[in-house]
Amino acid sequence: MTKPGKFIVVEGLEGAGKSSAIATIRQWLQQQNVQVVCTREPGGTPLAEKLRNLVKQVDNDEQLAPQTELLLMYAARVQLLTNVIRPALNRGDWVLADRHDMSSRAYQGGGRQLDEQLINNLRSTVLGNTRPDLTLYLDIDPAVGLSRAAARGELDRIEQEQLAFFVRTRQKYLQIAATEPDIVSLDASQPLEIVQQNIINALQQHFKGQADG
Ligand code: Z5A
Repeated sequence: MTKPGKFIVVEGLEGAGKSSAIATIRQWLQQQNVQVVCTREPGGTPLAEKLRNLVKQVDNDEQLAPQTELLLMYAARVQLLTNVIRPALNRGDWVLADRHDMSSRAYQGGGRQLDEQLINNLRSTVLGNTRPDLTLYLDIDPAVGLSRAAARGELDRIEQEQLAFFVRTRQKYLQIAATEPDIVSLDASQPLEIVQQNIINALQQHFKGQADG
């Protein structure tokens, strides 16, 4: 019988360095001879990518209600879990995700201050038993992360939020990371080479002897 794959998630505010972290982890996994499927959220299937465009685009004619934003995130997540993540894990592939459920808890729960019970109900319905084996949370001061993101050009709808929104989002990220054992928090303000080394150390420690194809 195929050994089920492992599910790794990278989380953090914009500009935290998730893309660089994903590249580092992908390379490490390939060196361990495991098949890797990379995902991003919201997105990762044709329909989920359409939902991604809806949540990111600036629409001056109609504001997206916070609850609608939350539901769109979970709608995109159902598509991705059903069509990509669960099939990959069942095949024995490893899944490497650029954002997942922790983003909704932090952005919609912390940033938008939506009701935790509502989010928890959606989580249990949508996620079922599919939970990450390891989440690497890249912690960055929002002002630093946003200035890195702004250097890339135009900001999307969520990136245009006030600093206070990202401060609340980070607080929620830190609060969750402090209480859940499969989440490792890394200081993303350090130079890239140090962050990369810390990522490799966390992977080696967490998956000792498990990433052997
Ligand atoms: N969202 C949500 O609200 N709820 C949800 O449930 C989900 C998502 C799933 C997705 O946008 C948006 O949706 C996001 C959260 C919300 N919105 N916001 N705001 P996205 O996927 O387009 O954007 P992102 O996830 O925030 O990606 P990003 O801005 O590209 O961040 P990143 O991938 O972490 O950054 P990066 O590209 O790796 O690095 C940014 C720059 O910093 C780049 O030039 C790097 O070279 C540089 N960098 C990286 N690390 C370092 C270090 N250590 N030192 C110096 N410079 C560095």
